Amino acid sequence: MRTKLGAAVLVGASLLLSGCGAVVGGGSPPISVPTSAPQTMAPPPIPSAPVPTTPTPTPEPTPTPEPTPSATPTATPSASPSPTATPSPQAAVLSIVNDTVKDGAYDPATLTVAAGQPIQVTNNDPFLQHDAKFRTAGGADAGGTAILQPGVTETVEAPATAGSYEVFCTLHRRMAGTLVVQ
Ligand SMILES: [Cu+2]
Repeated sequence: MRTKLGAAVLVGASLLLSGCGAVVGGGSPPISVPTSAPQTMAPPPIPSAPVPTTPTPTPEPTPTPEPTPSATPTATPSASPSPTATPSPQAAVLSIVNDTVKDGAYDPATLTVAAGQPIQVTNNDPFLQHDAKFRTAGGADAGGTAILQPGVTETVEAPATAGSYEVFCTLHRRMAGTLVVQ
């Protein structure tokens, strides 16, 4: 009995030792080095091209037009009144016309004027020369024109004394007219 027991111990001990040895001597399992997972490198974000912003031109403020100063109206120089000739009394008009019967005639046959008024006598007879003389009813000379060629005008003054005067031509006795001075 004693032998079997001893053998059993030895076996047991060897087993124990071998077990220990197995435990000690056993290599550690290979450590799997985790390969780094291939990181999918996201491409660097392409910077989006800056959208060219069309610069909206800021509208220039419309300059407020300066109020045009109303032109000061230059005083129009009042036209200096042209010196009017000293107003002379309106001249009366006596025309001498051709007359086949009396050689000539005064038109108008009776002319009424103011005392001293100018009388514009024109010989409108294209053929003959005439004059226009004034005389009183008594035959006194009261003025008149010189002998006028056809187309000639002479201005004389009426007698200063009111009354009725005879108008006659020194060249043609049948020419007769009347001048009334008022
Ligand atoms: Cu005459």
